Amino acid sequence: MNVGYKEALKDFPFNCFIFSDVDLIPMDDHNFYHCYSQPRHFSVAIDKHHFRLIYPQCFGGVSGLSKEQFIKINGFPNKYWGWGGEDDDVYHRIILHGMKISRPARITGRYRMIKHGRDANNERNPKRFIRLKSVKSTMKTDGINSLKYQLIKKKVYVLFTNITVDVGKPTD
Ligand code: BGN
Repeated sequence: MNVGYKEALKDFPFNCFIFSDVDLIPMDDHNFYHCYSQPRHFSVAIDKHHFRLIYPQCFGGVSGLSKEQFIKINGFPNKYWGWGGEDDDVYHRIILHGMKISRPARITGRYRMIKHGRDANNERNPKRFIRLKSVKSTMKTDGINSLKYQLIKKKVYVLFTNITVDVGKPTD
């Protein structure tokens, strides 16, 4: 997410960023992908979860922040490796900065999830629980201000740009 933000800004001075899991397909085109006065959670009703929000603090799937909101929370954390928790970390960052989550109505925020098994090398991250306990202090130093990566490949297609980067290995 942080790499996407950084790389997009090299191409154009965008002021709104939508972050979408690749397996989520919106079902209703009234679910407008633009930025709101509060950070937006778009994927509120996914077929896999019987078209319900699985928990009130959920911010995963498809989300959107203005550049101002994104900078305020210092972007996404970089210290979550593997599956889970990074979206919950962002939820805490938003709340800790006095903002609220904005959402479409359940009927509009419907999505289909493309069926897939667990991705190789993306096991559940056992450290996610402990990480989530210290967001208040880690969010200041772990985020867009500490992002490090090496650009390997950038291929521009008509509707998207595919970016490959090396993000290194976990240090702690
Ligand atoms: C949650 C995950 C999210 C994920 C949703 C939906 C955690 C942290 C536990 C304290 N959060 O359980 O990352 O987006 O499920 O699959 O695992």
